[in-house]
Amino acid sequence: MTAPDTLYYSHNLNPRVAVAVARHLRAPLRFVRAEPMGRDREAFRAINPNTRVPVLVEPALTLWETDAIAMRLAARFAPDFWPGRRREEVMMWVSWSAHHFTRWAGDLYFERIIGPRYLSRPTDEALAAAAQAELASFAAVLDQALAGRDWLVGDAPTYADFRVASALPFAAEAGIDLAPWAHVRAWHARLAQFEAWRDPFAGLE
Ligand SMILES: N[C@@H](CCC(=O)N[C@@H](CS)C(=O)NCC(=O)O)C(=O)O
Repeated sequence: MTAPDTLYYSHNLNPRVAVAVARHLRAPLRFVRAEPMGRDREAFRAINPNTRVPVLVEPALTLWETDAIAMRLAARFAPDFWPGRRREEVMMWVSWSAHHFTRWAGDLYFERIIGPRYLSRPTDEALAAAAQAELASFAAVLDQALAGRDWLVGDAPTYADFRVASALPFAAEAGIDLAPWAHVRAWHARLAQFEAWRDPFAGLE
């Protein structure tokens, strides 16, 4: 019997998405919690020179970057999760998430959670306020896109939904204010009906 492929993860924002995808797609992986910037740093360089998670290790392929891992898992286990006939639309949202929505939501996540918790650094409130203001303009775009539809691409959840929602499980703690955007809140509540999104680490370390 061959060893299962391995997904290295932590509970932080990007690896959370990768684990949620893997479990949503019921990918038969071995999940290994890692501290690539902490105790595992030197050993981890051989797996990912960036010393970050997530990383997917297969016998003939090692992938870092959440989006590449999601693309790989979808291709192997659930092609409709990144549907070929609409792959550009999914990619549009993946890119938009990185450069706009999660760009600013991620700043709030970093300022309010990572800085205070791991770097002994208080929140830079001016930076957080600027991030919330930037986020607001893109949240309005997302809210409009979700008016009258359940999911971002087609009529079923795809990786576009998982990626754009990356920071939202941390919204309360990160002070990400979604109050003005009812469609965004309803969409994230729909996503949270999936146990893999709501609680990706259930039963894992
Ligand atoms: N662009 C990368 C970002 C990876 C990244 O920054 N990972 C962070 C967590 S969000 C990390 O490994 N931090 C150390 C840790 O979680 O222990 C991706 O999407 O995979």
